[in-house]
Amino acid sequence: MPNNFTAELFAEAELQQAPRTEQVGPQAFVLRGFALPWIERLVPALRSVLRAAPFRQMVTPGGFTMSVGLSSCGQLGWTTDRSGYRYTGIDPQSGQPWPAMPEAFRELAQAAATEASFPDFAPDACLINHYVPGARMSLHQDKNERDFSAPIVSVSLGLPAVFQLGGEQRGDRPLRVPLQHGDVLVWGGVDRLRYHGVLPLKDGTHPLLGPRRINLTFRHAG
Ligand code: MD3
Ligand code: FE
Repeated sequence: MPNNFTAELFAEAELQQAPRTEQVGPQAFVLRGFALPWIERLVPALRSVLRAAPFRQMVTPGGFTMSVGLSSCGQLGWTTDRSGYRYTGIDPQSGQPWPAMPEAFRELAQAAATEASFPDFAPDACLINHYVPGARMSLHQDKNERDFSAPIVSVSLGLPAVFQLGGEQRGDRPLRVPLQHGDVLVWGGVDRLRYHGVLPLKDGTHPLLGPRRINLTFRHAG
């Protein structure tokens, strides 16, 4: 039976622990460290996806080269070029289907969605973003998916970053949310079309992933 002293130590440890789930919108949540138990399975799966579909810097319809490198896995992958943004079943760089979504990826995305009250999430696309120091993603909405009723799940790996969460108008002043290795964001419903972005990545080296941040975003696109 724990004596009072042990009980007090546990109570103290609990008080010092940051809240594990932070609500950043009516239907938007940050699950702190949620991906950490999956890391040992995620990293080798990620390496094998990237061997088949390496990161590439895409060009926007406006002619700007993105600072973030992109790849995808799953039935659909996201592409931009001079003719527009779209999801495709074929990787335009290899001419082959995108690599399959690894089981560990799908399990993590579904567990996180369920945790945030979106059960039955069935992602068919996982975009993989690669940030090196200085890379950023300017404010945008994710609206190339066919149906906005499914949530999006995002997994942050490697170097920390500051995520900007705006409103439904480009001009709405964004909230800044720091994201660490292992944090997972889930948003849907009324928060699904909020503007969002990532501030320029600061210099650094992550012990597991080196001088980079990798973000996985799971979507139901088709
Ligand atoms: C909240 N990626 O790939 S993910 C993207 O960290 C993208 O690489 C960013 O935006 C990244 O399209 C941010 C987190 C995120 C994405 C979309 C949201 C949070 C969101 C849409 C509405 C609310
Ligand atoms: Fe986005």
